[in-house]
Amino acid sequence: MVLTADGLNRGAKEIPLKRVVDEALESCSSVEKVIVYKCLDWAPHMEAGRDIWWEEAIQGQSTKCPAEVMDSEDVLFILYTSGSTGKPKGVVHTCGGYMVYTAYSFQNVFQYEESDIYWCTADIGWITGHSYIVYGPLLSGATTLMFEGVPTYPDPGRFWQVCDKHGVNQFYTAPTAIRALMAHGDDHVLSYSLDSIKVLGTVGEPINEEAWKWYHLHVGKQKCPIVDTWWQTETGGIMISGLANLSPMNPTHAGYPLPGIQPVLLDQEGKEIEENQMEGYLCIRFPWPSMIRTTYGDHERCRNVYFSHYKGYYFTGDGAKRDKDGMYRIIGRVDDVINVSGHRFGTAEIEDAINTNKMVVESAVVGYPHALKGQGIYAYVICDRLPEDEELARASIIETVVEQIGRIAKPEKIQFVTGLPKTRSGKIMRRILRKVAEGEAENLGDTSTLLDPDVVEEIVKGAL
Ligand code: 7RM
Repeated sequence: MVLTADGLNRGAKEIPLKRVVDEALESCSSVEKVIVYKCLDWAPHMEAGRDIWWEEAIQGQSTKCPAEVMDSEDVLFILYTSGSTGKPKGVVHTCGGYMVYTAYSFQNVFQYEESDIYWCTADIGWITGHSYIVYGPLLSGATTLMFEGVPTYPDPGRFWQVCDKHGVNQFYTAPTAIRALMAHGDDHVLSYSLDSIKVLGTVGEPINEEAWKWYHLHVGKQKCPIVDTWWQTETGGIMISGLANLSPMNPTHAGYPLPGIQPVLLDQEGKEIEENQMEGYLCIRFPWPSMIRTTYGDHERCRNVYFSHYKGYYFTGDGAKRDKDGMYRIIGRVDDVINVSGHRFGTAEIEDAINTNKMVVESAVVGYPHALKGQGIYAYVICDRLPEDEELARASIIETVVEQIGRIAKPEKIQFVTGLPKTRSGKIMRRILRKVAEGEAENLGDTSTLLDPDVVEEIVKGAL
């Protein structure tokens, strides 16, 4: 059975959801019934005998629904997520552990207090929406705000207008949204009071220092803690993060593990790195309640991807570093590390530097094979407008990187673009950018999870 709607609004656009479902069902004969909730004002195709309107389906039904007793290890949901290879995997979470851990982490990280209004801007279809719009807050009896829309519609003040309108106390969003709003200037945020906000959160990717500071100053008015929450679809809940008002903060550092979580950094040989200020592969030493149970239909794949790199550890795929106080900084996926003449750079590190250049709105960096250096740095850069003199703009960006990191981190190639290939949750699909940089644009693989496939065409055309 599919539960869906006839359509939905996304900014100024109307998305005909039912049409998408119909298309999917052409190749999915096991679905017997489709229940359609009416949101928009149009008449979608309704397949006789299969499709039924929600309003009709609920006629004469009881309003009581006694809870079903489940086994703690019964499947709760399957959520698909992409890894570095192959088709997306179905991550399986189960009832008991997942619910215990999302409630526990929600209450402690955000320090939710009774009658607070909490808002997470994520998509419900992303793990962040599952864990921290639905399960964690509702299991805690919290008031959780749900928002259908985009941050820039009707204008880039939308988030802040909603915060003021509903008196939001905890606000949780992604760095990509913060950077996008930052690019529209400060006026939009400055015209709202944001008095009610007590706690800010970020999730999904490393937050660069500039975005962190803007968030802290203009949204948090320098009085709200920011919790930089590191976790994954596979971990089910937040693993490394500050606890609001209780933990020290250090911009760009997620902080300390939640009580009960035991992260370690491993070296190439799989040995635990004891000292601080060293980079390593982020692994988890001990199971936790909401950990992935299997990858749907292929348990061996789960074993291989997460538990075979290092025996006895869960491997996250991320690289991380502890600062002198033991706070964790997530560097990024280990497959995003670029090695230039023996020097290792995190893509985020170079992007951070590029982003400090005044014309730059956002950037993405990948490595590509370089005859002399092993790998060269290829940067895709979005400026506030396409530069008139590209050579001049390139020189300015290179100067910024040289200033911030050093000559060795200087991007070999800089391509100006108007957008980056992103998934719906705002993650840059570096796999695609890497292929283009390697000159292998004809073999881009699966691009079905992209938000806007058109940008790929532009990027391929302008490849250097
Ligand atoms: C919640 C979510 C997981 C990957 C993860 C990291 C990156 C997530 C942070 C982060 C730096 C953070 N699930 N990531 N949070 N990197 N700081 N606070 O994003 O399965 O979609 O992605 O996202 O690389 O492995 S996810």
